[in-house]
Amino acid sequence: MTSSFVVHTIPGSPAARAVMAALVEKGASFRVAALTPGAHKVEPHLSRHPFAKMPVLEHGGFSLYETQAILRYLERVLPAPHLIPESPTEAARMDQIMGISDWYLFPGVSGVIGFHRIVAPRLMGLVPDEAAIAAAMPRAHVVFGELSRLLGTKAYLASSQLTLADLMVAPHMDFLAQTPEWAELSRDRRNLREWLGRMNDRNGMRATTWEAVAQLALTG
Ligand SMILES: N[C@@H](CCC(=O)N[C@@H](CS)C(=O)NCC(=O)O)C(=O)O
Repeated sequence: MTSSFVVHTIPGSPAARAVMAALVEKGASFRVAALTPGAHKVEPHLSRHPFAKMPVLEHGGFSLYETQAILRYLERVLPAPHLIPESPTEAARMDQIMGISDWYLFPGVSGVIGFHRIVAPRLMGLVPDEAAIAAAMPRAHVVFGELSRLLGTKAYLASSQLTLADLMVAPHMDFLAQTPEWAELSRDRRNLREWLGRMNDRNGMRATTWEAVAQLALTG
């Protein structure tokens, strides 16, 4: 059962990394079905994901896309360790932060700065669009400010324990930490820097770096 998880992705996708990190944290094995750049926009991937995105999870005969839905599905089929807090307020914070990730961190910040600094040069041979990066910085400060405020002095974003929110946000932050913009964005947000350090020390993140996933893709 646990070895029947398949993640369809181009290695490097932060959304797919969240899913794979959750699988690792839950002690489940999985296979990476690697897509080449562009293959997500044509068949057979369009039949898996009509919006031409990644990741897609397959489990048995069940196919699912949308990272939040996949993470919550994994919590149901692999309940241990729990990655959704029991406490209603902590669970609500987790939901809120997953929403921040989907609506503000990914589309306006990581999808711009991480894309232009890392993905576009590495996968497409493009030069970073400096104007787009500069335009994303005000929004990035708001997102970083909010994540820092919500984290406060806790070990993890929504709780003292790891939750799905940490797994969703960390791959984007790890991307951003590799950009020159990170210094400005994290300078006055020591708690966020320390949280990312804690996340990057966990098995979930260690096992799912771009290089590790590319290797998994090769070995199947
Ligand atoms: N709402 C989707 C977003 C997925 C998404 O945008 N994934 C990115 C990679 S992290 C992607 O597929 N990018 C390819 C493209 O937009 O062409 C989810 O949460 O799964």
